[in-house]
Amino acid sequence: MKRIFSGVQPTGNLHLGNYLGAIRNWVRLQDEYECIFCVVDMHAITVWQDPAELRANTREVTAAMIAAGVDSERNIIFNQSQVSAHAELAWIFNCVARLGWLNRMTQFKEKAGKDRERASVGLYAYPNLMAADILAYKATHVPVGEDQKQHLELCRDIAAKFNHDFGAEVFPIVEPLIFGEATRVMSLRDGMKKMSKSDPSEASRISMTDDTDAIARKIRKAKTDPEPLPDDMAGLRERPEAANLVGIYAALNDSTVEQVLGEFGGKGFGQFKPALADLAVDKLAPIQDETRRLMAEPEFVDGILRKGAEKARDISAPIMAEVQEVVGFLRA
Ligand code: AQP
Repeated sequence: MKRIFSGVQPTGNLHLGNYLGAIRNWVRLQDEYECIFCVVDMHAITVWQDPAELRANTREVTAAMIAAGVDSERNIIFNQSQVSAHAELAWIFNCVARLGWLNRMTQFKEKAGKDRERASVGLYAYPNLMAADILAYKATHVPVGEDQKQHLELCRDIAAKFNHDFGAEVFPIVEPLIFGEATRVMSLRDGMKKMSKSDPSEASRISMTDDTDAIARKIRKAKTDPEPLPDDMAGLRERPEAANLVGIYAALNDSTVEQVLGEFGGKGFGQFKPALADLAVDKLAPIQDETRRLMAEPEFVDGILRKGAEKARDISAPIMAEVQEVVGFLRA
C-alpha cells in the first residue's frame, strides 16, 4: 500500500514556500494515496517557541492546511505531540543513527550558525525525529520541498541500518516526492536564500496571512535586476531573483516557466510584478478567508487534531509493538 507522511512546523505563519513546495502538493496527492499530515510541534521546539504562540500557531497551521484544500475527513491531520510513538521511535533511532551522519546535515549547520555549542540537542537530532515521524507509520512516500532531501536520505539510511542490525525487514525505504514548479521558493530579498519562516525580514516572504496590500507591496519591493525578462529558460541563468519570481508565477498559475516566459519575455519587471501580485492575491485570498473563518472556531480545529491523533495512534501502535519486539524490549 502507498502511504504518505508529511509535516509542517508551527514555527510561525506559513509562507508561500510552504504552500507551493508542500501543502498544495498534499492536496493533489490526497486522491492517490492514504495520507497522514502532521503539524510537527515537537520539531518546532528544537528552537525556542513561546508556549502560547506555539499553541496558536499549531491551530493556525492546521486551519491553513484545511483552507488550502487538505480534506480532514479523508486524511489524517494531527499534531505530533499527541502521539507518543514519535518520541519513542525517535529515541530508538538516536541509537541507530551515527554521529557522523548527523554531522553532515546542512540544515543543522545553517540553523545553528556559528554558535553551535549553544544549539539544542534537539536541533541536532531533528532528522532522527523526522525519520521516526515517517517510519512510525511505515510511510512509503514523503512529499517535501528540495530543502528536506538530505533529511529523507538520512531516513532511508536509518531504515536500512535498523533492518540490517536487527535482521528484520521492519521498515520500508521511503521515496521522496519532490515536484511542481516551486520546489524551492527563494527569499524575495535574496535569490540565493530560501524563503523561510525564521528569516528576520518580513519582506523576505509572503505569509499566508498577508493582506492584499502587503502581498502587492512585498512583490513590488522584491529584489530584481534591471534587465527585462528573457524569452527562454537559459536567460534566467545567473539571475536568481528573476528566476524565483517567474517560478512563483508559474506555480501559482499552474503553468510552466517556459509558458510564463512565452508571455512575459522581453517585458520589464514594471509590467511583470503587478501581474504577479494580482495572481498571488487571486490565488491566496480565498485560502486566507477560509483560514480566518476556521481560526474563529478553535474547538472545531482542536476536534480535527484530536480525531486525527486517535487514527494516527491506531496505525502506529501495532508498528511500535513490532519494533519493540524486534529491539528486545520486554512487554510484560
Ligand atoms: N522556501 C521553500 N520552498 C519550497 N518548499 C519549502 N518548504 C519550506 N520552505 C520552502 C517545505 O515546506 C514544508 C514544511 O516546512 P517546515 O515548516 O517543516 O520547515 P522548514 O523547511 O524549515 O521551513 P521554514 O519555513 O524555513 O521554517 P523555519 O524557518 O522555521 O525553519 C517542507 O516540506 C519543506 O520542504
